[in-house]
Amino acid sequence: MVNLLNYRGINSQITYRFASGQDGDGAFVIDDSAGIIRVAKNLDRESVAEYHLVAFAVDGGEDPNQTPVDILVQLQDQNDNAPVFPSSEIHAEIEENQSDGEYVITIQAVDPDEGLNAHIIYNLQDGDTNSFAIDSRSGVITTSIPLDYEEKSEYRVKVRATSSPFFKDATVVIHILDVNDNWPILENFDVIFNNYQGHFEDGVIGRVPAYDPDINDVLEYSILNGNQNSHLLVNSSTGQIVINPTLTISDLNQRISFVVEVSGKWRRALQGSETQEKLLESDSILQF
Ligand SMILES: [Ca+2]
Ligand SMILES: [Ca+2]
Ligand SMILES: [Ca+2]
Ligand SMILES: [Ca+2]
Repeated sequence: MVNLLNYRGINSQITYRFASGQDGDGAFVIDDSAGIIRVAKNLDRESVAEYHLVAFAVDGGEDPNQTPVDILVQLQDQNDNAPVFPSSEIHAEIEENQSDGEYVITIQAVDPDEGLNAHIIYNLQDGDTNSFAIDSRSGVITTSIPLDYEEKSEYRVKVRATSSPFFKDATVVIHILDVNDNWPILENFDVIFNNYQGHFEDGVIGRVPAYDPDINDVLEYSILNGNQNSHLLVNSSTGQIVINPTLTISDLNQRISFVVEVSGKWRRALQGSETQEKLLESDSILQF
């Protein structure tokens, strides 16, 4: 409320009014006789922080004189806004096997208020709260334990930003990135097969039973030793086994021992050319 009585002269005929269009877009009204300015509607500092008004004091003479006065109305902030996240779902990535306390992401909400009314406190409200921690002031999220991609590849925590009594929640989805930390897994095996009506099967007769828990890894297969007469051929990329098409009837009923080498070759550029190898022993019998 602003009182323009100081502009009242000895002439009791003085009236007050806003200059045309200078009433803050209808936000204020002025009492024409008392000069008291009042708020005419709800004001929101976050929408309009200050108003520049112009009012006149007009005397009652035949040729009225009017004196303009500039009025600056500044709105004081009240804490009437919750913090705002840029998105209700935020995504982050971190490689597996990082030690605890490793940086993941900085969460930043914005509070439309000002000063203390815009101070934000962060906390982990829900979700995988045992695996991550958040700094209540900075919003920095760190790991609490080493994370294993093969055990769990995606975590979710609900982060709460509080400007008491207001708060807002957002979900942070943390994707664990796979690194090459597993050997290929394989078992010894037997390949027993028969020929068909005097000739050897010319299709795939089996596959080396190996896989790698690192889903992004790619295995390569080769026969390291044994299989002296090259009775069997192993496809280097699929591990599929076929009989050498050059075999003759004299090669029947032989026991063939061989060792297959299975290499996990990591193909992500960041991992360089690190290779893991495993050996696999097998017995095979060519027979009718
Ligand atoms: Ca406010
Ligand atoms: Ca606030
Ligand atoms: Ca792992
Ligand atoms: Ca892995």
